Amino acid sequence: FLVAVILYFDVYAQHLAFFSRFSARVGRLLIEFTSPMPLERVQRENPGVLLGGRYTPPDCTPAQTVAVIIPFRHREHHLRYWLHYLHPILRRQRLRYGIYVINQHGEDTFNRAKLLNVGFLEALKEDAAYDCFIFSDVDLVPMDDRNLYRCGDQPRHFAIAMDKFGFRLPYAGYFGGVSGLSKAQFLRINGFPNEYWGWGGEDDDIFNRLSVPILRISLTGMKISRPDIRIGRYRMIKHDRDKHNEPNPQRFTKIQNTKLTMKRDGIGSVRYQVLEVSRQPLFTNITVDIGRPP
Ligand code: UD2
Ligand code: MN
Repeated sequence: FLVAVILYFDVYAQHLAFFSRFSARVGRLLIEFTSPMPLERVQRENPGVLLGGRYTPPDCTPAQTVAVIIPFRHREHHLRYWLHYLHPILRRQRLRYGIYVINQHGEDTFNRAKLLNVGFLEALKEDAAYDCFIFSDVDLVPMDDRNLYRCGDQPRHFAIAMDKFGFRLPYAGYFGGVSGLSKAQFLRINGFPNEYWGWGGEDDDIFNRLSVPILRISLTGMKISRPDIRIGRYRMIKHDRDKHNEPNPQRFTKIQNTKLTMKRDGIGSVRYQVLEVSRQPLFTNITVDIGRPP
């Protein structure tokens, strides 16, 4: 009988090891954006994802709860690929997470950073347990699942080697694409700017917020952390510049003044109106009126 019990557990252990192989991280991934990607398929492939795009790993207790925030308008086609690739990656990374698509209502000028501020506040309203915020463009997919979507003791920049920039950082102070801040880090810089309407500059303003001293006695502020250049690789879905997101001509002067503006312009001063919260099978859609440039 004892032999039978031991044998049983041995077979059981092998069984577990065998199945856990399917959900282990795999490293470099093949990413392409040519095959059609209906949402029903993505849903079928991700049965463990709960309404609103929430997921909790069944086999461990993660230390963090991660809200992924996506600034959005008229990019349904990109969102389908994003969900198709990211849900399995985030599951393999054993994250407890939720996906929040922050959809700008109307056709006024787009404002990426303000949408990200809204995402921070609205995700916390959905679940006060969120303590890590990953801000991601809808068209960026990591090529390596060892690029862990979680927060650390310093702000994190994930998208450091994009195909469109020849898999290199375009400049040392680049902070665009995908970034991650803990709740405390985000609040320490008063969140993101609300006053960048149109394309460009907002990511540099965020970089400046993180880099300037916060207290008069602090000399360095925070230091941005990045993955290994071989791991932080991304593909961006090719696209033209959207309508109503023209390059912002004020961006060059604005980023010179972050140190002066960041105290009054940020998460503490963001004004908006939520029009709809809709829990879809693979994400939570929050449609919001964020106003228009003055
Ligand atoms: C770069 C940065 C991006 C941001 C932007 C300047 C990369 C890969 N990313 O993106 O982080 O700093 O420059 O603002 O370098 N979006 C919509 N609908 C719109 C317009 C924008 O959903 O009509 C969202 C969407 O998530 C998109 C993101 O905003 O991915 C950034 O806009 P983009 O993709 O047009 O700009 P891009 O690729 O130059
Ligand atoms: Mn893009």
